[in-house]
Amino acid sequence: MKLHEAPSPNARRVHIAMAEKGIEIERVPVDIRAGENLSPEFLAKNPGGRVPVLELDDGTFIGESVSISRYLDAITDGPSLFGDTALAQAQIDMWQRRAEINFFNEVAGAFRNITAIFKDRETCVEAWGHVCAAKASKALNMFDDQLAQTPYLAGDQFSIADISLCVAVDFARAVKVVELPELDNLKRWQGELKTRASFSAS
Ligand SMILES: N[C@@H](CCC(=O)N[C@@H](CS)C(=O)NCC(=O)O)C(=O)O
Repeated sequence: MKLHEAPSPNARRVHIAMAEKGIEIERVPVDIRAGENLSPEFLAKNPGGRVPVLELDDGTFIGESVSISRYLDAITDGPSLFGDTALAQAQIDMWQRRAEINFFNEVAGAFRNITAIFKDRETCVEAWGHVCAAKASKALNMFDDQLAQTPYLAGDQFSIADISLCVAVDFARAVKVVELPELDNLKRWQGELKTRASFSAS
């Protein structure tokens, strides 16, 4: 297998999933700043034009960091990042989607629109970036409320939902486009996640 990737929060989600599952995969750098991900060669691998993309040995390509993580989880032993029972799977999926829709995507919208990093390929509206930033900031309260009741986002089990939210919070902190309120339960949870070896994976 090969992982086509660029240094980015979505690649980091896959790196953490790989470390959790004890997998190493050959990495192929894609220069997204130069628009290599928009070339016909790359679009043949992922018509969505984004990284990361997992290439299987038979030439199959899997895009979307959560789909890649799901595949890697399914082909390896050990505790699942996606849940073992029907209930756990539904709850993990629910919180994973909330983490992605309500926070990760809003942080990305804020970053892309405020910094105009990809203005060579998309229309950037700074005011919209600030709307995204405010929505991301507000959404953290929902996660903090949940983490007041459960050790991990989707309950007792560490999961892909934790990976998505924590990676997005770290990214938001690094790029400084979203105000991150001090929330006690989120702080407790992040402190615990940071003790996992996988969170230092790169
Ligand atoms: N939902 C996708 C998002 C992928 C994504 O947005 N990747 C960014 C890097 S974090 C990218 O390829 N950006 C290049 C571009 O927008 O042209 C996933 O989870 O993999």
